Amino acid sequence: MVGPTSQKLFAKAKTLIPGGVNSPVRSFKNVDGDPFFVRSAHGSRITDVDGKTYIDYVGTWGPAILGHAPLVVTQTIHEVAKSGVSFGAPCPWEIEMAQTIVDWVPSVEKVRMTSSGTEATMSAIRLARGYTGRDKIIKFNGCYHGHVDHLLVAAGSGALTHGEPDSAGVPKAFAGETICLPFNKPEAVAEVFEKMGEQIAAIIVEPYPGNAGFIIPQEGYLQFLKDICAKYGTILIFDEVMTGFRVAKGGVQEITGVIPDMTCLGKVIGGGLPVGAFGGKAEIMDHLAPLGPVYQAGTLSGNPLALAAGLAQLKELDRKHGWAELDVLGARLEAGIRGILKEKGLDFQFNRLGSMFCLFFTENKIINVDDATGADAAAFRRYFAALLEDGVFIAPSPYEAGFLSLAHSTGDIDDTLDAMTKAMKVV
Ligand code: KE4
Repeated sequence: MVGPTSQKLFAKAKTLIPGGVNSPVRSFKNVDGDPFFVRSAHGSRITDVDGKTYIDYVGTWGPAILGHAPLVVTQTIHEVAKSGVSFGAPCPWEIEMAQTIVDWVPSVEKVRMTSSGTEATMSAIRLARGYTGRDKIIKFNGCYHGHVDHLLVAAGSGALTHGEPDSAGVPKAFAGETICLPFNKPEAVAEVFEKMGEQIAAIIVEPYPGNAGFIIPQEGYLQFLKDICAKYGTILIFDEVMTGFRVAKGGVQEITGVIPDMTCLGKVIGGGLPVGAFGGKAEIMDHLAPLGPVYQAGTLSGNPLALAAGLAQLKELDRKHGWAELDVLGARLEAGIRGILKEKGLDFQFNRLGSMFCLFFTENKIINVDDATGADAAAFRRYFAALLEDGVFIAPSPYEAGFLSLAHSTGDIDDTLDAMTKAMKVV
């Protein structure tokens, strides 16, 4: 149960904001609870308005890779803000950020900044459709790419030809051009391409899905997607909004060597401020206005303050060789969790890549979202509540990934493992 001040604030918030939150997952609805309200966040910890502090594994859903309010970012924001916060005209920060993304992300020859991951994926899909002249797209069940109408789609009755809206307000016609397939099932993708490959503008995929827990692609699966797209002239889009700059300097595509045609980015590149980006082959990107026929725009795209904050974060991450350190921290957490499970005789599934991870309350191997939704959600809710009581904040949903930061100490991890040992008693 959260403190009295949070409860009062939540009651007030609900009179002004739908559900009392500006993004649904923050409502704690998935864990039958009420959210705490935050007063401050520093390093690996977040403090609520009642003064309770939590070791934080949500990390504002990915951006806080250095931890919260890292000095290198906050000082940059203070400094840069003195020269203005938004110009509506080109500025040097945009070139520096574009150069960094081009240098670090293997698939990117040119890049366009946006203000959110949703804008990045929406724009990438429109560009793929404009470039290929085709309308159909393929996404995968359990992958989330932001709240774009044609990506809020679930597999419907005509699963292999069209999707069904996955939200009220999405017209059937919008969903109809989206084909939603099971992840890690190459045969399902091959069947669609045999039937209508020349109609498919793009495949958009989270290469390591982080919105259904954290799911590992099976050996060769990503290469299979790349090859079948090349065969049919379809654009392969990696949605690395979460994995980009997090699991490696060049994201999943650096680790696997599977280079998509386009990549969507976000979160880490804003240092906590609103930023997204999409990039890829210059031949494709040059179809964007003002050069080409595909329109895409944004008042705050390339915002100097957000880019300066993001660049400060990326440079610090690189200076510290942060990815190796994050993997060491992740391995410590993983070893501890596996030890707890072993001691309890629980064969739950645990997936991790670097500092992204998920514990699934099921003994079934996790191949895709169907396996994740088969996990014991009630047990997760009890586990979440017990950890929160004990000062550990994990994602308030069993279908989210957890994040470590460079600010997490080995002490934090050991304290977390103690709390997990206690929490497992109520699972
Ligand atoms: P935003 O529009 O929320 O910046 O990004 C959308 C998005 C796109 N692609 C991927 C792979 C994503 O994970 C996201 C957003 N991630 C969620 C967390 N699962 C954001 C949290 C929220 O919706 O409040």
